[in-house]
Amino acid sequence: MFELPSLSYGYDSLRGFVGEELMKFHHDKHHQTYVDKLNAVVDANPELKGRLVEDLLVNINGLPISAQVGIRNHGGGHYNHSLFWQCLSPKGGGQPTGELLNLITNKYGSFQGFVDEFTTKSLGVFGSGWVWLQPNGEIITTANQDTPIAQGLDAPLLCLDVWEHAYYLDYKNKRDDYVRAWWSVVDWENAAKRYQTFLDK
Ligand code: MN3
Repeated sequence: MFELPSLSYGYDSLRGFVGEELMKFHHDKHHQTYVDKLNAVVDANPELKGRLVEDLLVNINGLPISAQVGIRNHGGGHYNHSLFWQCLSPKGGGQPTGELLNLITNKYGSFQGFVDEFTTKSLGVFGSGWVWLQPNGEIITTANQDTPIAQGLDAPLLCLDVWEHAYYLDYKNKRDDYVRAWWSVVDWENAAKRYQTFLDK
């Protein structure tokens, strides 16, 4: 059975970004619901038992038709949020270094150029969705709980949740303030590890 991953930091430790109540709702309620519904899909399709969520998403077109929408929405919700928590850290912020900084500056001219482009894409998502930094340096967006790996793309380095449930409690309709605050908690060390995994494969 899939389980809600615990956070490596406190609910109240990202206050420059979002407060304790929002973090608790987002992790304990929203993410838990994706886990519960994902488990219900697997219960109804026992041949899927024991497979990793990444494996289910990468091979989604080969799954039973009856499972595909549930895996896309709830498997995606579980995968996306699991990665999102790892993109945040109370010690985050600043800039990446090394190969990851090179990737970004080669593509966007400067770190600030990247921030500006990522922010523009975040504000451009209509309705609910996600923004991603891919290992080729591209910034892409997905709708709902769609995820790059289910679209045949590489595993992302970084993601930002731009569903209203991710910010409404603290920011109301001001997605731009939420995105601006996010940069102060981005865990670049974890993103660099994911980039190294990509370069090593
Ligand atoms: Mn969310």
